[in-house]
Amino acid sequence: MSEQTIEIIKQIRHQHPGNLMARHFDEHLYRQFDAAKRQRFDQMIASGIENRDSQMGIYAMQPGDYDDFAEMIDPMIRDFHAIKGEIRQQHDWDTTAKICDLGAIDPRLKDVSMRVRVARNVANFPLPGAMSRNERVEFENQAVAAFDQLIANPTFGGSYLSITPGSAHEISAQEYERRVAAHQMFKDMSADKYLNVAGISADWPHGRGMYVSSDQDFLVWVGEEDHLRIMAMQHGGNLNALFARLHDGLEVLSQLLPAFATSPAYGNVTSCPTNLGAGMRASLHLQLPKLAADMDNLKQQAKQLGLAVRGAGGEHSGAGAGGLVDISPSARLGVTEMQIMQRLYDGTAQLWAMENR
Ligand code: DAR
Repeated sequence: MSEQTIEIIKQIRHQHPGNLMARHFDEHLYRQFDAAKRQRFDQMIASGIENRDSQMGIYAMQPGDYDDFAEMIDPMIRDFHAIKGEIRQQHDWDTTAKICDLGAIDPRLKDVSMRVRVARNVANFPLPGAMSRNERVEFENQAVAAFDQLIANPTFGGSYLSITPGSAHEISAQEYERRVAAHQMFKDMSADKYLNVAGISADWPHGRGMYVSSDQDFLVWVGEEDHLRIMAMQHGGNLNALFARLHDGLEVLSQLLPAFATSPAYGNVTSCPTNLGAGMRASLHLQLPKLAADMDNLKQQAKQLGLAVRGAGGEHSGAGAGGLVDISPSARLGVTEMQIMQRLYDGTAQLWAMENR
């Protein structure tokens, strides 16, 4: 990185205070890096420099990046996740301890669209931002070998749909579009300027695909922002059953794949620091026509409740018809899976009460 780039980061710090990479970039620490470490770090923050409006502005490129650059990255992670004390990610999947039935909040909430996903990266490949096309396809092939065994499982049997040109599992462009419209398959990542500069969307669509169970409620994205996005999607109100479905599938799949990348402090290693820890995003779609009439105000109010709000069309989308919005707990690091489930339940109850006041 040139002296000019260091000056640019200082400019970003003043012009875009929300860019946490720029806010916490420590040039004295950076100057202590050797050439190889500087090259690694330059790659990690390229998106945050190019995209000055970034929220985080940094992506991990190797499984060990968070531990290797902890001194520089820790303040950025603490700032985003609002953590002051020791960071020691814990895990709790005991879905029987506390019943979270949305229908108990209001009978009108007994049939909503619910989704919970975890991000995972395997330790024996670079993360998506630093993969070559061959590595993307090789990883996909390793994932397919695991799916071939999952297909035989009576509760998770299904099929793998690849968008890699020439793959034995390649689907048509029409089928891909149908799956995207059904909110199952991820969109063309090359439309995301942050992922483009970070290299995470490179070689699209090579090495990308999706496993979907026969009952369509257990899905695995291959080659999106992380190596794997493992998710359960259900219509209903029983959060316990949704989380149990995900956990059971994650347990089966983790026996079939190479070891996942983890950090002693930060838990599951993810491309973006916003997903560290549980690596979990739990969300549901709510019709909030009154509150969603002013999305900025709704986002502010939800933030007070520890919730993030976005349109039902995904990150960067607006409210849908009838004020349909996607709500999810913001915290992912330093909270367990069951705490996230509880926060989703409690946050839904609070927003629903505000909507129906
Ligand atoms: N746009 C990037 C990432 C923000 C969080 N969203 C993710 N990881 N999909 C930024 O640094 O602003």
